[in-house]
Amino acid sequence: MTLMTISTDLMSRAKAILAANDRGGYTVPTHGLYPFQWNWDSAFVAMGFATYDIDRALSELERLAEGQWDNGMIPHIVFHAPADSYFPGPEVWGTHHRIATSGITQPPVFAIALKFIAERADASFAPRIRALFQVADRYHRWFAEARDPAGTGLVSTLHNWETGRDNSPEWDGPFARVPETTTTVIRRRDTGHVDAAMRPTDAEYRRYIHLVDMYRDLGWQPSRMLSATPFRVADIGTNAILLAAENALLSLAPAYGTQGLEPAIEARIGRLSRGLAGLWHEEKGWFLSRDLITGKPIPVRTSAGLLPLLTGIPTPAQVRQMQAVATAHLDSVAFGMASTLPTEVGFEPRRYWRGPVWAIMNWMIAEGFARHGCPGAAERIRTDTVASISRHGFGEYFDPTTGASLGGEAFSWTAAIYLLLSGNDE
Ligand code: 9WN
Repeated sequence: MTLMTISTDLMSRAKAILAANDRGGYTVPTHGLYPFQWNWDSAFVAMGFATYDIDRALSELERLAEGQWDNGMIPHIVFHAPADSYFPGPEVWGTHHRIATSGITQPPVFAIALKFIAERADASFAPRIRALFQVADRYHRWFAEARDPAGTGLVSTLHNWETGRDNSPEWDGPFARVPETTTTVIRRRDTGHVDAAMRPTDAEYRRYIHLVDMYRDLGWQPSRMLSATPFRVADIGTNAILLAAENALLSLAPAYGTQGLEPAIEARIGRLSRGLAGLWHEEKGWFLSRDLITGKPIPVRTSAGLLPLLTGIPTPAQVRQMQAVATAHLDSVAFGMASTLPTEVGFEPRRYWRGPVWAIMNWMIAEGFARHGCPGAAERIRTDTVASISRHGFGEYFDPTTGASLGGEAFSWTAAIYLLLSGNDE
């Protein structure tokens, strides 16, 4: 037994949240605030379902794949059914897929989820897993071709929403180059659901929408977007998750791939591995995102800087440094891991990605520490996550100074992570 106290009541509550947020084979992140299907949310939700319902887990990914563009991109939002409780809706994105979608992506957890499901599925599910393998392969090829056409080993992220960590202080510097002017009229809906003090500011939203206006006017063409944008970063989270996802894809290839795909996947893995290793910053003792317009590291330590632990890239010395900082951090707050370390400029404990703890990040970081032979750090992070949820509920994110639940309530990915952590209670 671990120190975690998983409760069967809370497991039932987590399953009830996923059922309540089900809109017909796919899940909304939460009722009201986010009424559509989100890319990386669904990957975590699929893993949560896989702990008790493989069929439903696969349908989560299949419904997401309905949004995949012909060029391979899986958008960050699929607008399956109309809803007016979210801005920006389909009319702002102005994309041209057969289902309305946004025009940007999110961290590609998809293949990681597919592997998780495949490891628990019986042979009757193999045809569906094979089809989803192809979806993931096309998605990863899109990252390589559209976001790293020069083969540098780092994929570019062109919008903060693509990182999934929308208002992280990492993006303050790059956003200083983005004008606040928009051609779209901004009608924020989020602050009608959640206290504005827990969300990005209006000035930030104007910049977010400036980029959407610009890309829409460029017809969502990757090469035009890459050369015109004032916001181009190598996000540490996206690059680490993509490499982990490529590794997952490679391990699925013998059973579920078509013949001859492995060399291409291995070549992408080789490039991404070199790129990711280069994001280590020796003085900071942390993996950092990079501003690809200035070419400089972004000197903010975030919990995403621990995501390379999902891969074989960190050296033992780097793992030791990260573990030491992570442990000191866990000693200094009520609940870790804060999304931005409290010692960093820009830390705000209640404002979204500037400080709060997110269950999905904690789950990935704990998996990473466990993989690198640090079971103690993994255990502490899992215990904190379970404790926050047990005491404060299935919120969107949590205040590291108190553990209080913030943002949206009855949140799908928090429920999914609780179910995943219940599998670690041995
Ligand atoms: C924009 C759905 C999404 C998450 C992101 C989180 C938040 C959206 C928003 O909600 O972003 O994509 O409008 O704030 O930052 O990680 O996928 O839960």
